[in-house]
Amino acid sequence: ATGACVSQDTTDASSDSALSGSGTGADCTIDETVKIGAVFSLTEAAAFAGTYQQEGLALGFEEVNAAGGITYEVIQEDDKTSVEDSTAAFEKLIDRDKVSAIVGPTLSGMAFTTYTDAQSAGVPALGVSTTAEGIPEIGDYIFRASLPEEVALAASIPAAKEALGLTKVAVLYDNADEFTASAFNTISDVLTEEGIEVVAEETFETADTDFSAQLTSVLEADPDAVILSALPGATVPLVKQARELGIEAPIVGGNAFNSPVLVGALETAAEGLIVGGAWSAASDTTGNAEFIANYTEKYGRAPDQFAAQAYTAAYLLDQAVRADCDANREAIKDNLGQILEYDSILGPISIDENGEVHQEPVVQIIQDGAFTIL
Ligand code: 1QQ
Repeated sequence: ATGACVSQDTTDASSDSALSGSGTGADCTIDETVKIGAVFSLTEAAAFAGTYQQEGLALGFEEVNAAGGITYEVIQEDDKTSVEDSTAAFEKLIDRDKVSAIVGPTLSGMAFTTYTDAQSAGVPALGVSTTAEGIPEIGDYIFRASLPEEVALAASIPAAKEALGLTKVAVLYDNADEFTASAFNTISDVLTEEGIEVVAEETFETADTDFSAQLTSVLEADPDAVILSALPGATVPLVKQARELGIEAPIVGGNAFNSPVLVGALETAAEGLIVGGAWSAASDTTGNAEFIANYTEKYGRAPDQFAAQAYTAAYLLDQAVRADCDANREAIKDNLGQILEYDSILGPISIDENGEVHQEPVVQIIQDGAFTIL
């Protein structure tokens, strides 16, 4: 099924015998190159994460290829932080490139559309930064190796409460983005559980640049901390304006804050930021120090959480392929949902049959411009 025939839809990876190899595990050999699609936001607003994801995934597959037996080719697409481009990229990878699986996209706001398409086409998709509620529930071909924001916030808010003695907070959130709006639901639940009072609640939209009205209300409410659910584009001006206005309360956020790009852009305003996320450079997890060294040497910059999650995805997909030595879509789908306690740079990680990831969150605070475990 691998000839020059392109007019008939018979070469997709759901039933290509050339993608079934011999042996299993480390002995698995597949003759045909296994094509993996990757859709990340390499440009525009979410490029702060997407460029790291591209690098992390490439490094992961480079290492996996070096192990031998299977050769993976990553076909990388840029969704330009747009739902239309993300959808077009998924379509290209599914119909034209006939990939075995897709990693990405970067934002949950894109995944709700693209994963619906992947699900109907029967193509396994593995999210590495899609953290909103409801992502794995899109279908049985949809997985994530991306700590849910619910888990990140359920760790960062109690840790901040304990470290800072919070009793009353302000909540600020972007109600136009699916990820940040979803995180707001979690924030409300966690605050109720923790018995923390909400003295101000304000919304804004992804592309807003002036937050003076919302921040004036926050200043008047005099909270012990500000819980912020925003993408970096809004976070940078918002946090800077908060500090300029005289809001000194610590700011607590989720996994979007676990980014050196954000911290760099905030400069001194980043001090004291509390961040829940999936990975820390300071974690003593298996292979982490080696990953950081190899990545830094290859790309000339240190990795971040988004790079670490994408890197891990290469190993998870390889395990799913090697389980039955089969890189067809159906086999990858069946085996991704059975990853048990893989000891990754993110710590012990597993993916359940519903496609949801299980791993420990890490809470960090930014001190002297660096991430430190809280
Ligand atoms: C999501 C996210 C973003 C912060 C990833 C960059 O977690 O959209 O789900």
